[in-house]
Amino acid sequence: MNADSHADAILAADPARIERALEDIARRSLPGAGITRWGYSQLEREAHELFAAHFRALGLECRTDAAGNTIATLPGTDPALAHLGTGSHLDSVPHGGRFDGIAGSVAAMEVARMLVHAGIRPRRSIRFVAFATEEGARFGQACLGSRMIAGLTSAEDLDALEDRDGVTAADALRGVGLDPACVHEARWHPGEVEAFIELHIEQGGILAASKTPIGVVDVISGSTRLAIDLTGTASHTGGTPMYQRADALAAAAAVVLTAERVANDNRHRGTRISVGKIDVEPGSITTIPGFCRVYVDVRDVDPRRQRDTANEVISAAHSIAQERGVGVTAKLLADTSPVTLPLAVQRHIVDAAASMGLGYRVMPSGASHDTQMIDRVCRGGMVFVPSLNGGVSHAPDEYSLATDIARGTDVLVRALLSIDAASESGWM
Ligand code: HGY
Ligand code: MN
Ligand code: MN
Repeated sequence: MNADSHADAILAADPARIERALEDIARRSLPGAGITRWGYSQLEREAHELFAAHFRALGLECRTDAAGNTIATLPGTDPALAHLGTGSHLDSVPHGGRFDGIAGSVAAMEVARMLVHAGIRPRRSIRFVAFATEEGARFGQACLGSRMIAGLTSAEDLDALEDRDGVTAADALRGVGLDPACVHEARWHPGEVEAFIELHIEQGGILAASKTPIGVVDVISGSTRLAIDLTGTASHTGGTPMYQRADALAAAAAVVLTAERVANDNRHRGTRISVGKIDVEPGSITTIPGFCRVYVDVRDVDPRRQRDTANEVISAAHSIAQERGVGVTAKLLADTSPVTLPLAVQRHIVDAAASMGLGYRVMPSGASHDTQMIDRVCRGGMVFVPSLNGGVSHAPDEYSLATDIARGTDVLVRALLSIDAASESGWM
């Protein structure tokens, strides 16, 4: 067996092991359809503990930083060199899937196992990371753990973020034994990590439909999230004639449909606008709603179009409110720019896929990711693996094959090792 085929033989991720790890983590969920593992919850910490135990069993040092990110390290032979990294997240949206974030975290676990069992010591240390609270579902702002690594979210910001029960992100950290006042200690400083590659399910149907096993992400969509408050007059549904109403929910419905029309306008090729949640008060079948909060999510790969579209939705909401005699205010909940991932990292992923004779497709990501946030402090890359069931995600039917995740993991480990082997100046 020559060296390459020897490397191929030992650098082969094990689908059965991946499947078991996915199942282990999936058991950490609230009851109900799909997976519910809120960020900064005990269940998320349990999943991080499973992640950490894997690396400790391999003899690697593993710690949890001040922001709740869990980081294991395989020491390199040259401690002077900046590190490499891989990983993803372990929290979920409510009633989400078993693979979003988990696939990349399990891939990181498998990369560490392969390297340790093969006795491969890279020059650069490799960090294996489970980021905390990547989903924006709880607090509106996504990627809190990785944002604190990048210095994009501070302790003050955590006081201003609240979940549906009025719990602030700061209190949620305290609830799992973290101290929000120390989150600045989680920062990675530019130059500390050379490159980070995240494996993730595509969360769309392109790879499966085109029978392409590997996606190489070039641009990660940005997101602008708004809370549009509409204030009408709560009143009796029987006693109040139609012409005397200021119905906040009817106004909200007009905002939702207008937002959808804006996104479908062909001037917005590529913008996606969604309203996944509306708070309605008082929420009684016999009272005309007096208040609605409409949560708007605007996504795009073009930063200017993303913000222009969000502003267009806000001005449409003002016009609707005026026509309907209701009050309106709009608040920015979160705003993240699209990120173009460096070609150098893409190239190593492409070369790794090609070296294995695997088909690949360079493509944008409609979803946001931790790699987008840490782009500020290190070069990032993403390996996509196919999402089946039409690409559904953030829902119980989210599904990817362990064999596809294993194949993506084989590409991941080869891309990391090829960056490691490149000369300090030559790899960019
Ligand atoms: O919402 C997203 O794009 C990601 O799943 N956090
Ligand atoms: Mn994700
Ligand atoms: Mn997600």
